Amino acid sequence: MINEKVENILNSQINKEFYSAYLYLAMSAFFDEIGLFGFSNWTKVQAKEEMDHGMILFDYIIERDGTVKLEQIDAPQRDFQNPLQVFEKILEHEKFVTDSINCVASMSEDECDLATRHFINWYISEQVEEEANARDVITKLKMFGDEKSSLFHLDQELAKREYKAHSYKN
Ligand code: OFO
Repeated sequence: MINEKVENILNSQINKEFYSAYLYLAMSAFFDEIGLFGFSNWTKVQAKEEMDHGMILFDYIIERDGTVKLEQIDAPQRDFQNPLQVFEKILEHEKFVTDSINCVASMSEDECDLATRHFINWYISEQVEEEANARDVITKLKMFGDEKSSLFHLDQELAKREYKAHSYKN
């Protein structure tokens, strides 16, 4: 059984993960519109990973005999200007999600829910990776982004990202 405070914060995290999926899909649509299909692929793969993050939390609440309470998902930003602005937004958003995950960790500790504290470690590591991925693309865009041929090569690199289903159990 899971206590109500922890259940609520986990439900709210589900909403943030699905919002993240929405945000990445909006970014993917923007990249499709401007013909950067590799960037579009990268953000679309990320959107699928975000749905996995939401579903892992969903399954975990059920496994702990809790209640999943789905909330309304806000509409994401749609007015993007260029790839650098999008990736800066991604980094800012992922930092926000990292803070939110840290709050789940600290609440589960306060509530002596060691199972959730252990479970959330997977997300803590995932956030380190997500912030690093965004920072990596920002660095490249700042170095070469204004040159069309470099942008073309970066687009080809991002086109290679493949979706692999995420699960905290393997
Ligand atoms: Fe789910 O990690 Fe990004 O938002």
